[in-house]
Amino acid sequence: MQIKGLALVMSVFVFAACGGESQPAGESAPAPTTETAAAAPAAAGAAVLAPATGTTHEIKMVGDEKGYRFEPANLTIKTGDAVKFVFVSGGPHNVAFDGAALAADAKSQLDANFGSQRMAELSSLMYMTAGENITISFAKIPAGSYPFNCTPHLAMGMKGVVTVQ
Ligand SMILES: [Cu+2]
Repeated sequence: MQIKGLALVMSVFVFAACGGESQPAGESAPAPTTETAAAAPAAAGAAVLAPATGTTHEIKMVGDEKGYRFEPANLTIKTGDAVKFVFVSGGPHNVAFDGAALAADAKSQLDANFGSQRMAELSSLMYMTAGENITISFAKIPAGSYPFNCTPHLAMGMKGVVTVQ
């Protein structure tokens, strides 16, 4: 009895296994490579630093009894120029551009142009000492308005705009 029962169980198992194997293998999901391939070019924000070819302008980062500010807060330059932000007083200060205000290509190029002093997207290191500075190239940056601020003092109105002509 016991052997018969086991044989029955085994034959059922084998039958089921065979049934499973006989299923067409073509049901495996189509490879999702088309979606992946389509997404890859969109991530092509891999801009590389474009060195400045024109004039280097200077903006001071100041904090004193009159408040926190960039001097000048508004600066008009040409594509290919550079802006040197120099720490004067009242830190810590940094330079952070407003990515929401920028087109994707301008944003990725400007981000790359921060070079080795880039700490986060469109943001510089934090500066604490007089004379510390960052020079940001505006090479390959299209004409437009580029609003920026100092992250620690944004609430206190430390912001400005670079206009590229
Ligand atoms: Cu500041």
